[in-house]
Amino acid sequence: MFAPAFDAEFARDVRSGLTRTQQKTLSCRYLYDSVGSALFEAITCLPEYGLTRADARILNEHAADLVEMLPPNIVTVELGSGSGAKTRPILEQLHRRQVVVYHPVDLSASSLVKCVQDLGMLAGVIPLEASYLEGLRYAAERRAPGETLLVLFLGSTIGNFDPDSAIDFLLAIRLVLQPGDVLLLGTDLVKPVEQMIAAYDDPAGVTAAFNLNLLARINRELEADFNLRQFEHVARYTPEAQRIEMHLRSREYQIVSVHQANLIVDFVPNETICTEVCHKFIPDQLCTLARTTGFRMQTQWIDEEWPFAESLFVAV
Ligand code: AVI
Repeated sequence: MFAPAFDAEFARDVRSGLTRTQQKTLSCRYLYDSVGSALFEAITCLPEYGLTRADARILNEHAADLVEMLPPNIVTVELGSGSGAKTRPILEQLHRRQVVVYHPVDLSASSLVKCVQDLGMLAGVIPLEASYLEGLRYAAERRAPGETLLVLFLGSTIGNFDPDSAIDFLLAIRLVLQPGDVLLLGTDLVKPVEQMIAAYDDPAGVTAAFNLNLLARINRELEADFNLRQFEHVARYTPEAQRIEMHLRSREYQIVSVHQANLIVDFVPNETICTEVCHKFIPDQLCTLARTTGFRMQTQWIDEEWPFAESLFVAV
């Protein structure tokens, strides 16, 4: 049988997350193996999960306004581009006025191939299979004099960082940029609690499958024996932190072994593993975030159907 290559970093992270004395955790970056990525695609189509459609709607409706605000000679860098589908309207508007250079940065080689296929007619697509900051640095080092970087960080991925890491990440982006470079940041906004819960605990169980797949992945890749039927998906909203938390709750007392992580771990009934945090913002907080990280807020577009903001930050 095909067994994926053993990943020592994954094993280390699983071990440290599951041996914590307080809340057990697993990093949300491990939700996205090929099964998890396919399930996430399905989540974006769910009627209860309006986030991705709101993001795309704003870009479709306001790409022309956005491009009009930008200086000439833009080079676009998209962090976590996937196939770049949402970015097409921006590239189309840029194409009307300049030769377009687009660096999609993603860890998924197959998404980057699709990106080149789909957008290659519109732009010189230079795919970068790299982490966000590595990709950004690569693109920044190759910019010609007079070019301005437009960095896209869409889809509210910043919401999956804890607040201090979000600030550190934006500061790290700012360090790579020059004054006048711009960052378009997509963020999901606070909305009624029932609406937020439904988005992360849909009745069809797609998000539950996405969450449980993390245990299935650990079984597949690290020779573990999680019994998926003994865990259930939980989504809860913590108002003080303005965030949805996704957890996997143990239905009973159980002992699990993760061979490749050299780990035997037990779970008491109702104990949870926190697998993801999804912060929700209010528009003013984004102005503060811009100021704290070396940018100023130039404009903000908010979707009327599903509260979601696209904020244009300019490096100062
Ligand atoms: C990728 N990220 C912005 C999604 C979110 O909404 O925080 C991940 C997700 N998790 C469950 N559903 C969607």
